[in-house]
Amino acid sequence: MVQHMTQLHYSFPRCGNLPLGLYPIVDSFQWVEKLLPTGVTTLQLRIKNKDGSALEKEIRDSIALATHYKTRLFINDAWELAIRHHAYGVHLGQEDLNNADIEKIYNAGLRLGISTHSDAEITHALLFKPSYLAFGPVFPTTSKIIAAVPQGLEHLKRHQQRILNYPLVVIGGINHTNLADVIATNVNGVAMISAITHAEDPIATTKKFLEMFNKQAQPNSYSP
Ligand code: TZP
Ligand code: MG
Repeated sequence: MVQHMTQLHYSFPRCGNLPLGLYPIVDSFQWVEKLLPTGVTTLQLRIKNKDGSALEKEIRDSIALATHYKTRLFINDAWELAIRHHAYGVHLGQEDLNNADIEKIYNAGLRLGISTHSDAEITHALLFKPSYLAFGPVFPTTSKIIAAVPQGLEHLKRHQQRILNYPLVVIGGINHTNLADVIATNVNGVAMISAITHAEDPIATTKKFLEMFNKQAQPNSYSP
């Protein structure tokens, strides 16, 4: 709990002028390989069931391919491997903030995204001056057991007001039934797990969602 108490003398780099947009979260290199050709501009690799050399291989191969496609790949949790293999960024949950060496991630030039589920967690995350904040669950989700109550779109708008001009990625229960409403809130990114990975045709679904984003999203209101 010490590192965030001191005033940071740095802020993490932003993620460029292109909004993060559709932001699929997947759990293997196989998925990364499948989704990159769709033209997705942001991805997260979130592997919970591997460690050691098996985890490193998934991460290394995913970073190499994402770099080839010029896609912004965030590595969930495994910040040391992300640094070692020159990932675009790292994504951490609240509980990870106390264990990860945030300054090392910054010094390696990686971006940082942080998950939040409440006002208090947003306040905490902002102390790290990350590249973006993730916020959720917006709707009920079956992909993760979390204590936080789904926030709904009205709460989301209130949080957006609070962190105006800060890139916000929303997550949790976002699918074809509510994506248009979520995009209309002008968030910077929309993260999804099951709507893509459990879709009958994940590639066609990703392409359809990308098209919705491209048609509907307003120009990025965030200026670096
Ligand atoms: N953090 C908040 S909700 C969530 C995470 C990782 C899971 C989102 O999954 P889905 O399937 O898009 O609801
Ligand atoms: Mg984590």
